[in-house]
Amino acid sequence: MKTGKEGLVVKSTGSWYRVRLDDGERIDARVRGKLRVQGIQSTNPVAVGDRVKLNTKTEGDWTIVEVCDRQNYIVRKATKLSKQTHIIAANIDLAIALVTLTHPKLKLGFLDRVLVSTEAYGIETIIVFNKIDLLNTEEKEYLNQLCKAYNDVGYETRQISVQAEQGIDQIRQIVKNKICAISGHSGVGKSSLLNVLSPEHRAQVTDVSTFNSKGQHTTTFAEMYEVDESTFIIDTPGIKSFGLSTMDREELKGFFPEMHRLSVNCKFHNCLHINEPGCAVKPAFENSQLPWFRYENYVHLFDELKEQNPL
Ligand SMILES: Nc1nc2c(ncn2[C@@H]2O[C@H](COP(=O)(O)OP(=O)(O)OP(=O)(O)O)[C@@H](O)[C@H]2O)c(=O)[nH]1
Ligand SMILES: [Mg+2]
Ligand SMILES: [Zn+2]
Repeated sequence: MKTGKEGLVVKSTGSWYRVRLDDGERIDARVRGKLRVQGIQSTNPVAVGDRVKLNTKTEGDWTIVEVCDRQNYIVRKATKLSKQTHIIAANIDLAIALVTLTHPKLKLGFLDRVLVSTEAYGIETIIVFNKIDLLNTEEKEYLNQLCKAYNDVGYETRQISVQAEQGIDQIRQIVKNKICAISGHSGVGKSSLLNVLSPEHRAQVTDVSTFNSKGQHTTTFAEMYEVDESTFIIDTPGIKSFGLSTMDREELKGFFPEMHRLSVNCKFHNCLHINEPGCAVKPAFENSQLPWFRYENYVHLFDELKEQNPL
């Protein structure tokens, strides 16, 4: 007897997958034989965030038989030199770039790198500044200016403190009914934020540490935590390195939304906004209509890609 069901992959170990069925039940499943997946070369056929179809022949023994088409997915290279990719997560509705002005000190180059990556994947992104309880008046003023700069570019920003429980309800509203991915440097408060948002994360903290001591818990697989039955947050290890490795430098400008908007006025349609005559983008930064640091980060990434992928 065969029973077919559908669900959401909430955990992946590489050999088995935990799936949340649409009725809320959680089951463990494997992949056997041929699996129908949209054509991409990856080392793992299934990732958290995937919607899958399952069958069971014997009671409790579930097999994933199909991965539904992905709305988007984030990948990293399987190894440094390999062409094969590893899918970290799929079907992300919103990325949260979690950063701090201090402790650890903000690196705008890193933030812009994350934003370029999520743009490249077509994932809407919000910038959340945590630990505002640590800021003095001057730093608060600077942060307001920075938020304004990113708003002008086209990103929503929020200022929160997990510790002082400031702005958390806003975040709850923003993530509601979505699959979200959270990314940020070590120490910015990802785990702390997950803890206040997700009862499941709170419950699993001890689990994870026992896993760690046995050396079985691997950070290469993203973990998805339930906030409520229609809201999930994915902790994405290694998000800092993805995306840019396979990008052509000519594409980069398209992932700076403010450049993309103004580029229709450039003399040449393929203008890279570096030194071309009749460029409408570079002057907007030079005239301070747009934040200069964004342009600097563009040029920096452009040069990096030039070295990586020479024409
Ligand atoms: N002052 C202050 N400290 C915070 C806040 N949020 C988190 N912290 C502290 O910052 C430290 C790091 O927080 P974590 O949640 O572990 O950071 P993380 O991003 O998960 O770090 P990794 O797991 O290493 O990537 C902890 O000591 C937290 O208690 C905040 O809003 N204000
Ligand atoms: Mg953490
Ligand atoms: Zn231009």
